[in-house]
Amino acid sequence: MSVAHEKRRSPVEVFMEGRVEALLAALNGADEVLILPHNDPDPDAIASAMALCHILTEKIGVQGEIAYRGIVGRAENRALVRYLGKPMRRLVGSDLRQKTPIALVDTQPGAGNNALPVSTTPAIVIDHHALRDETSIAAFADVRPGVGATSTILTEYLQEAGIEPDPALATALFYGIKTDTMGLGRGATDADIAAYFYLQPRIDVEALVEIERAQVPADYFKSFDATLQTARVYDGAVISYTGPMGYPDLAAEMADLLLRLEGSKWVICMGVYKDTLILAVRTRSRRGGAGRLVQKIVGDDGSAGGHGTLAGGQIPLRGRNPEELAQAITQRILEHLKLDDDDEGQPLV
Ligand SMILES: [Mn+2]
Repeated sequence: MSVAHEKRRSPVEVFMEGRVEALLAALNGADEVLILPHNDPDPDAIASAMALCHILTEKIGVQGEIAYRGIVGRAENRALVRYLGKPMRRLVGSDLRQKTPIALVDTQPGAGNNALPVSTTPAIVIDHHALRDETSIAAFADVRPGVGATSTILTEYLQEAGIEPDPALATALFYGIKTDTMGLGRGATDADIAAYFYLQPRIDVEALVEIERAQVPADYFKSFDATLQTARVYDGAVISYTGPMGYPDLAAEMADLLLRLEGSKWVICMGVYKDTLILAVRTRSRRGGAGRLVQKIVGDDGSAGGHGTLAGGQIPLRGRNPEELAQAITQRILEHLKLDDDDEGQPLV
């Protein structure tokens, strides 16, 4: 009867105790669930949706359907979706009129980047962005703002549920953690590191290499050129306007590239996708503040969100000239960063 014979439980197991049961109970006996990742889903959102769907099916036989709004644009993300073989479909209007319970992953009610109607109470919310008040209405919520990826949280649920992910799911979750934390280099916690190395021996290495080397359409280089031509360098900040973009994630891709510029502490890239000005903000500042910056400059004109070092926002054009709007936003950025707003900056190239 000695406790020494009892298997020592890890901190994760202690923390996760009872959570799988609570998650399953949130569906209240329903046999279907609609899983919504955030709009224009990225690898973390896609992988998390798949993992949640798998857990619900395996544990209680629930039929899960993953539906998304927006587009999967980035070449790597398109390659991931191809590899996973139709893991999700486009959301249609009637989806949200059904009585089917809804789960949100990698986003929360009222975040402005998902299709959940304001009047609908989600059954499940699992996310790693800042906790929102609206999330308290969910039957089950697990929001951990400190964690680097929602895929990390879902990996813990798989482990706690005793479900071994197959290579496709492991690859998706691994890639979700890798991209959201820039290979564990940005905002990764012990939980992310543990999940990453739990998944690593289970992934399809060849598939991941192909996904990461995905080829891009010619338009990518046109946008790249426009970004470089318009980029202006201020004291520690780089601001560019890409113009019309083939997909909304492109602003973020361009911002990641410009952040490589020596001396750049802040990068803000703007571009237009379907009557909306998309903003991507990146910072090298250790104190972060990317989310605060984008919220400040977008204000009530649109929606914004993000983490310490990367954030994004969108502003509906409502008939305004996108270039003029980008100009006005540039002024706001310079003010917020306490840079000289008469400074026109230096052209990058
Ligand atoms: Mn995420």
